[in-house]
Amino acid sequence: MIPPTHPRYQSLLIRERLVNCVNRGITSYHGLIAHGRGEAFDYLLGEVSHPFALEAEKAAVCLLILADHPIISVNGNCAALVSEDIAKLSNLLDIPLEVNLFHRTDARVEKIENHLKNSGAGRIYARGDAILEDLDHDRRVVDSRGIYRADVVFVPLEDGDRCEVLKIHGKKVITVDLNPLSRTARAADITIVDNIVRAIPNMIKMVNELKTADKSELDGVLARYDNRRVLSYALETINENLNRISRELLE
Ligand code: PTJ
Repeated sequence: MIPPTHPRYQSLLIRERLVNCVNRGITSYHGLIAHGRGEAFDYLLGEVSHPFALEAEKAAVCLLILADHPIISVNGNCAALVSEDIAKLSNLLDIPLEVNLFHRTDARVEKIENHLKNSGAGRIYARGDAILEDLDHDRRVVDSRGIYRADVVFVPLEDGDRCEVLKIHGKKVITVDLNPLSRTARAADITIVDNIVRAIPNMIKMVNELKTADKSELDGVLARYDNRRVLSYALETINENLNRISRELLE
């Protein structure tokens, strides 16, 4: 049992959730390694949602509301960390979820689908009846009703080459990635540099504020959005944090 008095209590609870989902066959072992990388960047960022993250989250919500055929892609880490919130976001925006995995097995797809259903998700696509050309790994197996035909794809915790291929196929890509240096972060149209456990609840609040907004207001948010500036702020924030801590050591 993790004592609530432990200084890293929240972080340890999240790790526990992931380990539990690995044991249930939802998350891959590789997902634990990916989480460790994310955690390290979150540590450097101070484990808060910075203004540049909130700006990207707002732009993401606007793009999802304006899209014709949006889809939310779910992998094993996303299912472990935010199944209820991602189900809520999907239901609120009326956007289906698609189970799309890097380490794909039919058994894992089914387990994630059931986990999402039990978490309250309405529409889940997991047919895997279409192929995204130009990709060599399992993420190429997609659903003809979802990623295959989508104009906007929300893919939290993505791997770089698929993001680039989605762009080649003319899709707009939104991602959540704590690593502002990753290929995904650089290739996406909107990169939310925030922990997914904070990003999705933030977006749910924003949907409630933005879903009645005029189209011109949503367009305006997107016109002002600049992903390179957001990534640059994220890197500057890491730099400033490191410089401050280093100065404090010498005081
Ligand atoms: O379930 P599968 O088989 O589809 O596999 C999922 C993983 C995540 C294992 C797979 O997509 C993968 O290997 O991803 P990468 O290439 O390691 O990229 C994951 C990115 O997510 C990394 O840049 C991490 O920094 C970032 N990340 C990890 N945990 C979080 C995160 N970003 C936001 N919130 C997190 N909690």
